[in-house]
Amino acid sequence: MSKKNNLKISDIEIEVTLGDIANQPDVEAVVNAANAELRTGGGVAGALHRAAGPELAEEGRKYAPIRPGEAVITKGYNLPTPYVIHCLGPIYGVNNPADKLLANCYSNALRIAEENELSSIAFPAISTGAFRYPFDEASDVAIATTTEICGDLKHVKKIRFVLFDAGEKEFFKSKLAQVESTL
Ligand code: AR6
Repeated sequence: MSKKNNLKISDIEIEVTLGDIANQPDVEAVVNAANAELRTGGGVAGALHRAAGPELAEEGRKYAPIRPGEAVITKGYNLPTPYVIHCLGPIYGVNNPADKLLANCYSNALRIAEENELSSIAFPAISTGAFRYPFDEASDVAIATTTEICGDLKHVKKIRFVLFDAGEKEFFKSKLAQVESTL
């Protein structure tokens, strides 16, 4: 298994870290594993809304509801990150095809980051908590989608995956190392 926490594809750095998505002060956007109404919730959504303050949900109301796979951008308010890109992941076993909808989350978030000329973005493991997507399969989708898009990115230079559990981080790193071995 690779000991590295990062991988470079063209001039884009892909990183894996252990941490809290609400505390990523060195990126321009964090991604929310949102609910359709763009309200606060548990997990990632709870952490981001608590840290951002009520204005995050107020702005979100303008764009809600969103559908599985969709993404919208808001300001970050009291977060240390200027922007939040909210993605609604698929509920595993309910929203199908789950892999396509999950891939759409990553590609739409990166498209929005590009449109807003953002240089860095941090993702949580969308859908792998309350929405019960198996972590193994979800990490394959996350890594395949982002690495495939890298060649099209002009503004985004850093993509970070923020994992909440040390075992999941190691697992994600090993998946990234497999991709590196095919480059
Ligand atoms: N930072 C990074 N990762 C986290 C954090 C955090 N602060 N907290 C949890 N995780 P989830 P979903 C991990 O449930 O599955 C919400 O209530 C967590 O361990 O946040 O897309 C919304 O309101 C898991 O691996 O998102 C929605 O209704 C991953 O982040 C629904 O849950 C995603 O867990 C969305 O469910």
